[in-house]
Amino acid sequence: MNSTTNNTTNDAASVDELALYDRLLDYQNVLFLGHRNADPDAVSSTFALAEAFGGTVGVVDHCSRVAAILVEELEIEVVYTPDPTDYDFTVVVDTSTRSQLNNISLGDYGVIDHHSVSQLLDGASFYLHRNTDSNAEIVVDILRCMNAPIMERTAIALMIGIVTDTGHFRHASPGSFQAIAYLIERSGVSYSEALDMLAGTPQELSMRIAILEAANRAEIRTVGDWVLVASEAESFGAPAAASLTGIGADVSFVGTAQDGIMKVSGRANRDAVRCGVNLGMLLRDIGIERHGSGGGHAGAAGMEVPGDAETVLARCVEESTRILNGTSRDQPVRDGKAREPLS
Ligand SMILES: [Mn+2]
Repeated sequence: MNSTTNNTTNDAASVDELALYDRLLDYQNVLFLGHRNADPDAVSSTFALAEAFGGTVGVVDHCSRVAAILVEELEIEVVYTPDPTDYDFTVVVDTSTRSQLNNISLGDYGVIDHHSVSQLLDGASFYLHRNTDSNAEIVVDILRCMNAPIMERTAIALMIGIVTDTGHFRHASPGSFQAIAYLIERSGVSYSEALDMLAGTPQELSMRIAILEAANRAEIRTVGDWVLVASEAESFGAPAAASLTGIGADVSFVGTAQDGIMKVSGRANRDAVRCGVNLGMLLRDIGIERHGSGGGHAGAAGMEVPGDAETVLARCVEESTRILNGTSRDQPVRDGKAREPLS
């Protein structure tokens, strides 16, 4: 709970769980807003906050496949692409860049976020920022501070948020397990109920095809014993990049062209992150350099810039090569070196 890492100069706006609770009581009609293509972490966080404080769950554009199942099964009321001016105050949740909100105008806003690089903190009236593995964990801490009762639907939603954002606990820290334990204790819901809901989410055919095509088109480069992969996909760039890392890439980038904008999803495994790759920073910097925006976590990040796939992806690979050059996957883990959350 003390691991706040501020990455902006807006430190005065940083609040803890209790101060956030106090500040939110000042407003009547609050919009809790999740990012475009909202994932279960964003949907569960906004839902739990709206239940606890009163307010509206909003999502820019639409929900991801798994989040849509959550919304349907748990009968969560969601306002799609809401207008923040219809509300007294907006709390942006699980979102690190304005482009993830389609650059909508926010008015006065607060932020609750867990991304290591979060561009929205600067400009926020107040924010609660922690480097946790999932945003849902921060929300659990808020509920815990409020001593709020936790309803069945809220518990299942937050558990699914944590499970999916940690890659089924592959990248989980003790805090993720503690949050799950607290949810089970406090709500009486069993963990298997959350798992059952996740198990009922088969991957769409179009996603599997997009991922297989990205693998088929992949450009592979080795740097020492590192494998760097770049590819393109018509859609599903993020799961494609995750799959490329899953089948052997240490670092992968998948570009998706959309209306003259190149969207790049990057993934890096733990070894690459340990040896200095921080994709959140890397894609933020290339984003700025190429007049777009980027950000995210050390091991999972995204960027949107103008340009063609070949040039943009080459730049990403070049920068990763520069970082990994001279290092080795087998390099021993140095004691005391904190790892960034991976998703
Ligand atoms: Mn998240």
